[in-house]
Formats: sequence, structure tokens, C-alpha cells
Amino acid sequence: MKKILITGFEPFDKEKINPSEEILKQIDQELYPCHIHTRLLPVTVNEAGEMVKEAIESIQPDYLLSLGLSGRISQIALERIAVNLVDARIPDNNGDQPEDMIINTQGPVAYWSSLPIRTLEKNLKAKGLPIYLSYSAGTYICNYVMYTALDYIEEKELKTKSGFIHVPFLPVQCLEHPLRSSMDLNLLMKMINTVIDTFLNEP
Ligand code: PCA
Repeated sequence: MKKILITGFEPFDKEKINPSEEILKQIDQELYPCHIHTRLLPVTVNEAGEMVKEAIESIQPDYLLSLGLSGRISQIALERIAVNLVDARIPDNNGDQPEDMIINTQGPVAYWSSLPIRTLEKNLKAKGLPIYLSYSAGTYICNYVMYTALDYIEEKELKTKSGFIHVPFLPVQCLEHPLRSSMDLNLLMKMINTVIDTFLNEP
């Protein structure tokens, strides 16, 4: 049976919830003919990278899907690229705010997502889900986790395919952000189900 690791993040930046954490809570492992592992990551430069590496090492998943919130998007963003940089716009949950921090001084400038992006795009659009291909996961903790995971997989020569999806605010969060877009959790769960199906249908 295939092994899929899905990560989400704790709330950050004054938010009380993070949709990526709510998605992890809703995942019903019984529904899928595969092993689903979930990990909730802290929004900290110090810990998040180490935690994702430990999870990859202990689980050795076929797929790693990392999820995070972007309050600036109105559609689900399939991230295509992770850059070797942390340049934090706001402090993380430890109060750290790195500027121009190279994640791995020996590493490449960027990694492509190794997920089947075009198949995901096709399958998600076929389900009527509003998604787009994104060419920047930012320079904060989400990009940091995406880069760190791909770099670790490369270093250890693992077969794990790995990538990142950013999701918008949940509707309740927009009470505090009236001009921002949101997406219902049911739609986000439809997205997760389609992504998992896509992984399971890959050879
Ligand atoms: N989003 C942030 C970090 C945690 C999260 O959910 C980001 O886009 O970097």
C-alpha cells in the first residue's frame, strides 16, 4: 500500500485557526486504500524544517503533500517551485524574523515540485475546483518547508515525491478580513480527496 504524508501548520500571524490544520483534522484515514500519515508543523524556522525531515525519515512516504494558508489568494495554489531563501515579512511563532537567510548554502537556488502537477491540475479542474499553478510559494515558512523537504529527499536519494499546496482563508476568518477571499472546508476536502486519488492512480 502506498504511504502518503500530509502536513499542515498551526495558526500564525494573529489568526486563531489555520485551514491546513482543519484539513488534517477532517482526513478520514478509513476512506482511502493507502496509509495516510499527518503531521502538524509549528510556524517556526527553528523547528518546522527539522520536523518535516524527521517525518520523511521515519515514514519514508511515496508522496509528501504539504499544506499551508495564504491569506492573499482566492483560489487553491499548486506550488511549482521552492526557493533557497527565507526572508520573513512577519515574525514566526517564536518571534524570529530571518532576513535573506539561505536555507542550504550548499543547495541549489530552487527545486521544482516533484508532484504530478499537470495531472493534479487536470483532475482538480475536472472536479470544478478553482485552482491555479503558482510560481512562488513566498519566502516564509511554507516555502522553507517545501524547500527543506525537497532538499532532504535529494540528499538522501529517496523516491518520495513532494510538493506544496497553499489554500485561502476559511470563511469564518474573513470576519476579520472583509476584503479577502475565502474557501469552504468542504471544497478543500474535495481537493484533498482528488489529490489523494491522483497519487493512488499513478503507476
Ligand atoms: N502559511 C505560511 C506559514 C504557515 C502557513 O500556513 C506561509 O505561507 O509561509
